[in-house]
Amino acid sequence: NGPVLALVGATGAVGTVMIDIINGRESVPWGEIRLIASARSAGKKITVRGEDLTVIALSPEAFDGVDVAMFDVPDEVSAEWAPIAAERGAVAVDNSGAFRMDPEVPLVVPEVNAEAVHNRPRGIISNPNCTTLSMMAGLGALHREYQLTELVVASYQAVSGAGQSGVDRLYAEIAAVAGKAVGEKAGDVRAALEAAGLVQSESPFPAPMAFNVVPWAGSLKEDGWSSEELKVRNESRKILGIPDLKVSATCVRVPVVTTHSMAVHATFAREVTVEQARKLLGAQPSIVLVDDPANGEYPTPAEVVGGDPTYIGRIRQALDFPNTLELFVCGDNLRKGAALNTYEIAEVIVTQA
Ligand code: 2RA
Repeated sequence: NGPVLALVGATGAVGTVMIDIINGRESVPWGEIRLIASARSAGKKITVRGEDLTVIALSPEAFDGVDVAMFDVPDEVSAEWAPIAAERGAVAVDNSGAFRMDPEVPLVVPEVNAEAVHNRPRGIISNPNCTTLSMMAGLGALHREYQLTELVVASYQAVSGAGQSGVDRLYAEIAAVAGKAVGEKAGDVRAALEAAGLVQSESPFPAPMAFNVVPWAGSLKEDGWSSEELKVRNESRKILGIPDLKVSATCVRVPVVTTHSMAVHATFAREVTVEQARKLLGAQPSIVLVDDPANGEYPTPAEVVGGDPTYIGRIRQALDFPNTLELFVCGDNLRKGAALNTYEIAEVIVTQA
């Protein structure tokens, strides 16, 4: 009576949002939902669609009878356990970075390339990184009509992208500087944090987040690029199916709790007007256009957080670049950027089988 869905990492930050999403769906196609986590969290009770479920410990047997297993766990846990789930007969939908660029693993955003879920030789499907994901619904729709050729992006990434420790750190830093006249002299924010016992080396971020922006997310790769910037490039190419797409990204962390924003400069092979882009984007079910600057209306993380759609505004024709649009995109990095897209892939697997 209905396929079996497993959620691995049920008690983590994204797992918790996932349960919220499952609880919020009008209906679900699942006959059983199984919650899986590390041995430490096993035995915990979580209410899912009115039923108290007990979290079970991760083990090979936990996947017996499972049709789709969603993984919201660190890369190394996915790398080990997604293939085990697949061996046991489940389709693994993985939200980590472990398999995204594996040519035998599709990287899926249902609005853009849902059909790719059916071509999964390893029994694994990857969910993109939240930064890439935030702009894919919009760019995918524009690409279908106007053929994207170049993409230049600057991100404004929320601290929850770095996990709960990132959120805890921002709250602690803001509490430490609240009401203080800092941010006026070089080094005074850092000094105020240190005076409050917030040591920089213990932060998940390389510089203060309070009253600051930090041009860094992820790990250091060749020639000064960050892993996050390379993910934007590689994943955009793979999802959109444009292997030679020209992409350049600068990823920046900002003092926002949740919701990534992106300033996107997108060039197309065909001419596209602002009006055409507005019409096309406004017609997409998962996009909300907020684009009326004369009335102060544009997407901001504070208004967008907690929502499922991607919000797009500030659509402009680039003055000095032909066939090029400028857009500002906001997307909740924990919902569409992580849990929601993973869940949507899981539903596509069983409903479009
Ligand atoms: C970040 N995109 O925001 C990452 C999380 N996967 O740090």
